[in-house]
Amino acid sequence: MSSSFCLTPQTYHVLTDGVRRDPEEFWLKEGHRRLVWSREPTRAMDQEKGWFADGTLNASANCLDRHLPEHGEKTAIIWQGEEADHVIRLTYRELHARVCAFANVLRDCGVKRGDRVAIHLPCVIEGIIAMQACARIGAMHVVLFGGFSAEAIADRVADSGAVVVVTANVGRRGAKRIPYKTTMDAALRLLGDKSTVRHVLVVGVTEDEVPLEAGRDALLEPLLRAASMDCAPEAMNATDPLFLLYTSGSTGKPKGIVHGTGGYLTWASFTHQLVFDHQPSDIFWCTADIGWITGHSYVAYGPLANGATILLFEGMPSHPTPGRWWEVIAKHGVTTFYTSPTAIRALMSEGDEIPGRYDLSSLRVLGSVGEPINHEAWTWFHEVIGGGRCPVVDTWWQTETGGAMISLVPGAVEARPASATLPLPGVNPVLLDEKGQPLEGAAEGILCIDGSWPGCALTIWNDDALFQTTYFKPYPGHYFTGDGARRDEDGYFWITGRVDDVINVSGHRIGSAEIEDAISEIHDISESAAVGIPHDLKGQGLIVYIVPHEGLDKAVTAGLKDQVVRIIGTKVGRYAVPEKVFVVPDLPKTRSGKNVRRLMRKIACGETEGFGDLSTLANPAIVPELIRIVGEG
Ligand code: 6R9
Repeated sequence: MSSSFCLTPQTYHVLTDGVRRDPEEFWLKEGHRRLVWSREPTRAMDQEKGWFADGTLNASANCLDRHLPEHGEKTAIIWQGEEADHVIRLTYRELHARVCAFANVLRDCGVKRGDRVAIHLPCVIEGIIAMQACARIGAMHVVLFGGFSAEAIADRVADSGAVVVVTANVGRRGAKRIPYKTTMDAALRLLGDKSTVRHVLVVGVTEDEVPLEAGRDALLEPLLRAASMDCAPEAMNATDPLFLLYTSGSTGKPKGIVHGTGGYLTWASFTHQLVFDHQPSDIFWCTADIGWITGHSYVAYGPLANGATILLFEGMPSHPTPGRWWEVIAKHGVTTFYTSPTAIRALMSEGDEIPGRYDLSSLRVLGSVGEPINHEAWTWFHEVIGGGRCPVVDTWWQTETGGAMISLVPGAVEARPASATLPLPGVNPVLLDEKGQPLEGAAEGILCIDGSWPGCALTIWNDDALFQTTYFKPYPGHYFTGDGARRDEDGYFWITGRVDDVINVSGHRIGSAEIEDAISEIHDISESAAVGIPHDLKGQGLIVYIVPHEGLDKAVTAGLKDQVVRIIGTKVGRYAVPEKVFVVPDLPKTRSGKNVRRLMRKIACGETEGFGDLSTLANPAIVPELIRIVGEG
């Protein structure tokens, strides 16, 4: 193992041993040493009150102000636009000034501590600035994924009760323009009088003009220019919410996962440092959208808290030419590159010759997140992109965990292809069988986490009862992740995918219930089921079965597939449009009327036998019927 990494197996052992012996002392020390506090916490974990409960701090002061005395002139952000010469660099001092100005604009809009601000932006610097500005004044940001439809945005804005929305006139994708403001207008129209949004701030990404509603909408730029660059950070309690972020679960509507301030930031800083072997000269590029938790922890908070230089890239991996991402790495000397298996597989399919044209020797550490990475993609990433010399950190974690939980630690842990390897210090994963009994040694089972860790979510916005039932009720005494995993005799983990009704398409979490809810609006359909099946590029592909009402005429039935695609596009977003829709006369059900997804999944995969005992079904005759329909395509 190379000795150029911060940690060695021996120093890492001291860490893991320390946290095992005295977690309270370990985390209190980490909290103190990683963050600046306006009131230092005297305890790390309090079962009742949460992490660092008697401490106060500000997340933005931790990401910006503290770096100014010694590193004010260090580059905080390198933003690369789609066009080669479109580059913006901001030092920590400049970023700080912009965040303060933005925070003052928000205050002028009446945003107060505890209020929610929704952010719906393409990959522009203002995304990070807006998040930091919210943190500075103690408002919670709610970043909405760029791919959401107007209805999906409306649901989330309503649930969060956001008072201000930050959006863009348009997003850029080559010559194409993506209508951010128009989509937001449509979302707010859907909310009508019930909307809590008082102001819409519009980032002018291009010169394109968009309609502004008098009294509600304003262009951001003139407000920023007029705003003061002084803005004292609000001292927040460590357990005050920093943000809420929507994610999909197996039941009902998307949930607003709430993260706190002190624990979350400690975890983001700790894991960014360990997992990516952070060194001050690094150029850190995480390709995630800020609308995803990965963009929160490893674009916005972890690297900035650690004083890193981050790269943001507005463009696509292979546009306008294949190899665009590699060109960006070579141009900016990226040292640490963190992306998703879906992207790796897509880039791999273009062949080895393309990355071979670029000088990728600046790379030190490669990372993967969002879905299980297959052996072939892991090996390609390691060999072709990393030249066999860069560790590939496969980081397993979730919106709810706040930061990486199971991951390789460069220099400290021996890699195994396609394995997330070992839990990070302070993380106690367990594997359970279906009855909830812990499995020892080499085993495969349901992945749960015991005990707490600083990055653990606080709750679900507006629904703490749902938080408890979703995560702590399925296997009492354990946090239920929704994932399955295999562990080898040395304790290495391989994540096998979701064991609940969440489908992971290219790293996007999609709840089958979300899809089925959208389809239920089509009157001619009596029932539907969404399942995930393996997909070469996307990890999982979405398949939908629909059951039309009886007696429909042929022409109406024939039009149903298109209607399904359309309604998913409008209610959820284009990213959730299914690969295939099968029109079927019925769904396989148990005698108590539950859909048997396991069967539907197998049949959608093209399996025709080995389904086990079907006699417990209420309608076993439907099975050969489904096989026939799927077989016909
Ligand atoms: C960070 C993030 C969480 C779900 C998670 C799991 C899957 C994430 C993974 C992985 C295998 C990895 N997942 N990382 N599966 N290996 N390295 O992705 O958060 O969007 O909440 O998704 O993603 O299924 O439960 P989120």
